[in-house]
Amino acid sequence: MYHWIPFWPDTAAVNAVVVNNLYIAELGLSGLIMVTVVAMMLTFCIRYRKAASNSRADLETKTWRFEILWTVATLGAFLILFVWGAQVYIWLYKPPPADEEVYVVGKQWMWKVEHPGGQREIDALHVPVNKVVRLVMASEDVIHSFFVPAFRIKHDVVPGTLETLWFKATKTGIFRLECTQYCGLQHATMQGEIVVMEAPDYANWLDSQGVEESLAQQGAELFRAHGCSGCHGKNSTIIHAPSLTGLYGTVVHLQDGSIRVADEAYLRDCILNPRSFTVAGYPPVMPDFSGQLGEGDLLKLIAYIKSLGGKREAGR
Ligand code: HEC
Ligand SMILES: [Cu+2]
Repeated sequence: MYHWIPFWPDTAAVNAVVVNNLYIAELGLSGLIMVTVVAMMLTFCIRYRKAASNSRADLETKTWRFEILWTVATLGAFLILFVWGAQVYIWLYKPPPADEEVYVVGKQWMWKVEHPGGQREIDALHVPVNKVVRLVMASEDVIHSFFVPAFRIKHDVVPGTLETLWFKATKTGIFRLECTQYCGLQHATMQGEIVVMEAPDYANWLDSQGVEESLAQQGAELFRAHGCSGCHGKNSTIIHAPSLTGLYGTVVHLQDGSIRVADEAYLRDCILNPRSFTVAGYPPVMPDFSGQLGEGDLLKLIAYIKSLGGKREAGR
């Protein structure tokens, strides 16, 4: 669709089309204004050059009308672009319901990818075409930035929290993945590829990885090994701890009166930073697991907690 523009990068996701349109509008409006200004400058330069005999008799002395018109018109035009841009921004940061979810860990200097089924890859990400893919991203060391030029998506991956990003690829093929945040000596080599496949090919690829345990199953093992189940398990009587069943996606009331949505970043904080807040109605005894769990383990635990569907008990 944009092939007629020279040097235009590949457009391979719905996100890219939206960004393209905004970009073309901005470029077009800026170009229009530039051409108008330069054309007027040249016209007046030639028309009223020293040797020209054009009349200079009825000189315009009160020009404020023109100035106001000119200023308001350009301001208005650019404000429209601002509102448009803000809408695109909000749209990009509010993911639609995901068909596919993938966990990404950035570290010096590679992208580690884990699929919910337990398939792992490094510096590569296989996804199905025409599906909403939601990425949950963590960093093991410094700030990295996940950038796929053909999708026009870019998001910082920040240590100490989880970031999310989404895209819907519209073309099969292989697209570049880059880190765009200078992250140390080998930063330039922190690249990978996004492999977009037809749904059946993708299903075959998942099957061919020879995986025995899903992420949630691995998480369940960690949940037992680290003693979480001792307090949070169904039959636990040792300590009064909230059940984690159906927790994901709900609104949690905290002791200090504030509320938080139980998304991935919240679950991460519960496990690594439990001293910073307490769930309302419970004793503040949740142990701090920072230093014991790496980002990979953490994502497994989160995948496990998310897999605990079902309804929460009344009263929560
Ligand atoms: C010593 C008992 C104990 C252990 C062990 C424990 N927790 Fe907790 N956990 C609690 C208590 C009590 C709360 C609620 C009070 C609070 O927020 O600190 C809680 C809160 C949570 C919450 C927030 C629940 C909500 O309703 O919002 C999550 C998630 C959680 N724990 C996960 C874990 C995981 C994962 C582990 C293992 C790595 C673990 N816990 C180990 C006692 C425990
Ligand atoms: Cu990096």
